[in-house]
Amino acid sequence: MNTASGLPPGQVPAGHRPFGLPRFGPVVPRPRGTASVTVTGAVRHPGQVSAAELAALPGRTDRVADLHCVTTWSALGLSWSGVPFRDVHAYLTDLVAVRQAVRWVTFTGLDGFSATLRLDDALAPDVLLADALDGASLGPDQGAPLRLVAPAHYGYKSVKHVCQIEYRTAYAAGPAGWKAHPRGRVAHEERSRYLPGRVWRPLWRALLPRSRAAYESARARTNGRGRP
Ligand SMILES: Nc1nc2c(c(=O)[nH]1)N[C@H]1C(S)=C(S)[C@@H](COP(=O)(O)O)O[C@H]1N2
Ligand SMILES: [Mo]
Repeated sequence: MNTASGLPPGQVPAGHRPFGLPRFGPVVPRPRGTASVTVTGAVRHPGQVSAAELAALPGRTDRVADLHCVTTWSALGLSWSGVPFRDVHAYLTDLVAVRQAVRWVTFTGLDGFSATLRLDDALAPDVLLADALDGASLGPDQGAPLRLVAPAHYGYKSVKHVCQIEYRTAYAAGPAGWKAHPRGRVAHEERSRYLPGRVWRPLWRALLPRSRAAYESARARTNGRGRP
């Protein structure tokens, strides 16, 4: 941690949310009807569960956490509510019979974005499958109906609009490609698969206004109604 600011290395506080990869800016998924999550991959019985069923599992909790985007901005003190992923996983382990060899888990959002976390990282007690922020149900901009909250990892691991959980035996890079790190731990500055994080810091910092503008103009152009 950067002791002066209380922020992890290379991060600056920012108020401008939501803000993710420009490629996914044009789409704001608005789930209709009963939202469900497909559970698939290295499991014996792939299936679907409703988002409501997952959100009602025992273990429900509130957590205050910071969100650290790899492009160096951080949103501080977000109050999430949801079910720890470890409790969701315990439930799914029986339901779909997750195979012993599973080491990674991929979360996919309704906009097509996805990220893979190491299973033991996803099972840390601070990782939530959240359905509320600041005491209100998640809205379309915040990742409705369910979003992952993995506070020890860069924001690209905190997948919004979760509609699929895929158990895997090997890492899958996903849409962020080499720009994402397989683990993405903020404390270790694992910003990217290649080169140490402190090398990326000034590059992302310099690109920040441009990537933010690209995201916002993509969103304004489609009013969030674009196709994934
Ligand atoms: N489905 C989906 N989840 C996503 C993204 C996205 O584009 N689509 N962007 C990721 C990135 S890079 C960041 S930093 C955070 C941003 O979260 P916010 O939009 O709540 O600020 O969401 C992450 N989860
Ligand atoms: Mo990000």
